[in-house]
Amino acid sequence: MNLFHHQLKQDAITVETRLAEVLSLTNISGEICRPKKLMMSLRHAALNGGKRLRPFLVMQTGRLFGANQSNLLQIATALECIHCYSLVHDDLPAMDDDDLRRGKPTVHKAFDEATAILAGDGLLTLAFDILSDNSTHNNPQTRITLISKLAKAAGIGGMVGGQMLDLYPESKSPDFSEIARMQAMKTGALIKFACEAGGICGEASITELNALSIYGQAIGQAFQLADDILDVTATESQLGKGTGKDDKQGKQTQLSSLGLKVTGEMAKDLVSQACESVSIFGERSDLLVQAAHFIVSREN
Ligand code: GRG
Repeated sequence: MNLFHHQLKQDAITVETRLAEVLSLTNISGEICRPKKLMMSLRHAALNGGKRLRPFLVMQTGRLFGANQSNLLQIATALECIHCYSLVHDDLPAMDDDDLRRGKPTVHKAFDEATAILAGDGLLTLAFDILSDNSTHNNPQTRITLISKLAKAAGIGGMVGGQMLDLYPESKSPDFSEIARMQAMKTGALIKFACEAGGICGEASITELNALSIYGQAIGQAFQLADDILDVTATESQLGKGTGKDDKQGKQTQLSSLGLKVTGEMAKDLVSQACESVSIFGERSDLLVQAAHFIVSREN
């Protein structure tokens, strides 16, 4: 196992532990009660699964600046809550209608649709509760910046807007740049936030934050291209979810415009751009460079 895979695994364990704490069955101060079925569905959605790539990106970009580890963990946990909520809602019959996620029944299959909607809502709101907590950063202005940036990345002009454009494109036959913009919103915005958040937490300079933004944008796009490729090349057991869905639904993707070969080449170019951007950090960026390569070579 190389250093990147080791760190990815370590960070996944740490974030999983924190997720289990924030999703405890007993209510915390300020709450009235935590309904058992809701908590079981939230834990089904958020525990025991996933690569935890976004949490790793928060932790690793923060490490570049010696940011406080428990602050980074709070941000990573909040972000993973948002990511898990998006998967639960995306799997619903009204959206992608999937039975399998991370190799397990989707939340609406394991529970029911109303519970899955509420589980997503619960994870979404919990994320902002976590970010606003004093333990996330001792500077209130930094907490507000993180809240505002995550709201924009996850919300109307980010992931939610991207999902809307994916379900209901504004033109009959979206061209390459419209698809790329939709995917930058739907998938890219959260990945970019993950890379910027570590820098914000570690009080990086404008130049350093800019380098992280470019890195985040490039790997976000490469991630989506790799996802398109896996959708046509991987097996269901490899991915832990259904495959070939884009084609079955007649959905336009960057891959359907470019073809498999050019999509692969474009993904590699984006990885080079990402690595170039973080080269200002010298050897400290080694794990981010390895992460960028992993994003396009991953098998699930
Ligand atoms: C419902 C508001 C709303 C948004 C849904 C994230 C999303 C938007 C849809 C998921 C559909 C999908 C498969 C998108 C491709 C990119 C993506 C987010 C893949 C899943 O992320 P991974 O591979 O998953 O990081 P794990 O399970 O490893 O966490």
